[in-house]
Amino acid sequence: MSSAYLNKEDYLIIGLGQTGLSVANYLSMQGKSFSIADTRVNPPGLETFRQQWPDVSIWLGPLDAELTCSVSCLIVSPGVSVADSAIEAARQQGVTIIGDVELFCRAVQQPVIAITGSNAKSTVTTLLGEMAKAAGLKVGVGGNIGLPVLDLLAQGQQDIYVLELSSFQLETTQSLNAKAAVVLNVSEDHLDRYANFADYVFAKQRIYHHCAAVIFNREDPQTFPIHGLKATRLSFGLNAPSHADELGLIYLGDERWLMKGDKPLMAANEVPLVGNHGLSNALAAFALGFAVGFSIEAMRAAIVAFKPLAHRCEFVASRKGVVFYNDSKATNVGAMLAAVKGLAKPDAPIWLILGGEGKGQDFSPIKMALTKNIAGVALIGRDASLIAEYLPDNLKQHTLASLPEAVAWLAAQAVSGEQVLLSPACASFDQFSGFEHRGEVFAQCVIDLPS
Ligand code: UMA
Ligand code: ADP
Repeated sequence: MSSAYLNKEDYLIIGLGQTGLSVANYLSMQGKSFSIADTRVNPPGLETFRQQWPDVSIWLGPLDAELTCSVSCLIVSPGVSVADSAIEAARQQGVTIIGDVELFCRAVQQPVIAITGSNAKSTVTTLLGEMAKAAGLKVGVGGNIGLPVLDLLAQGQQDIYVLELSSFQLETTQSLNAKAAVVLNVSEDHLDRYANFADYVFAKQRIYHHCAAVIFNREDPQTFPIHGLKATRLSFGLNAPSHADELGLIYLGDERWLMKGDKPLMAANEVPLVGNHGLSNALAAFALGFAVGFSIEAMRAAIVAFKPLAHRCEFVASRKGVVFYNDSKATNVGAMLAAVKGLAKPDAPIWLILGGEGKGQDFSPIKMALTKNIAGVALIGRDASLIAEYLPDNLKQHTLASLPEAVAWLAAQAVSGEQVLLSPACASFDQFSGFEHRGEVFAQCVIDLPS
């Protein structure tokens, strides 16, 4: 069908995934007319879409500028790059380019807590949702965590929203105006979508635009808000806080405590998240909670009761005295290094499983970081040989064709008291349907090992 059939007033949704479907539902409810395009010839959501909207035009295959320039607004899914030449051509013609999060922000008046970062987003987002509930509020939790934001509107009116936002979603959002916003940490990721690291950081920093309270990580300069931002500021870090706007850790007697300035929040040993990176996440969640007025009691109760999410440094089982952890969600080097640091104990060396799709990351930080507390590495997946180039010299390593073979090899290597950690620093799509599938295969292999 020729794009001449599109009206200038139509919206053109780009992407037939979860986001595209949620946008179509939303626009239908609003009585707005729309068409949809997907760059794939046979996208997975096609049949569902055709059944639900038999009269709506669908455009499949590479986007063309005649199509994208024929409407006044493109609603672009996060999996599609706004650098696509047809989208860029539309921008130059004055076509508005937004995403589903922008539509959501225009539709709601309730306060929004916005969370981004290279790692720990889902953990902190879920924790904030639990804190809001403990504070007696009706809360909608969604975004990159897996529930498209517009689907939250179908759940009825909430008192507050907690949104996990990816850099891709932030690129197409202008009206976030969050009550509290955080960039938790920034390390290399998604460099297959960005020209360079600076562009990725810039996209993450968009979360701070027009927010009332900025929360940043004192130990990660890439999270520091740009100068001139009119917002309250709170920071978190693993070091001691020096004033009331800083959250951090100190020793009170023999015990480590989470603090806000000189005010004790809770003992570190009550936090059910593994490692120092877990404490950092709890501090970030406290900072966001303070910024929106949650009570300390509600926040503390939510943290104590929190069940860490599956596939994030999750204990699987002990076999012959070897402890196995599933950190399949570690799809970049930053997450893997945090897990290795978090589990490091001088008397319990770690056997690590690395590999998969490297997404164009720089693996060179591995060389320096894996020199201590690591017993050896099993390599799997597409970028195994690339990673092997960056392993420290003399570190025991073996490349295996599959994850089950890696588990079997490690079970034969590791001795009682040691740890085995699946924290691959890569995406999983070369061998699995996603990180959950990879984690489940790992856990099953471990469970099947003789005890
Ligand atoms: N795709 C095309 N052509 C298209 C449309 C999509 O090739 O025209 C491909 C994309 O490249 C991608 C896949 O289809 O591989 C899905 O893209 P999508 O934008 O349709 O994805 P959705 O199903 O709408 O899911 C998106 C987020 N996906 C991405 O950003 C890739 C989900 O985050 C998010 O949970 C969901 O919206 C709800 O907000 C997933 C993700 O991997 C978990 N996010 C990345 C991450 O966390 O690192 C950013
Ligand atoms: P995201 O939604 O950003 O992917 P998750 O909470 O799902 O975040 O965790 C992703 C990965 O990041 C896991 O492998 C987890 O162990 C690791 N991780 C958790 N906290 C941190 C942190 N503070 N810094 C770096 N990595 C972390």
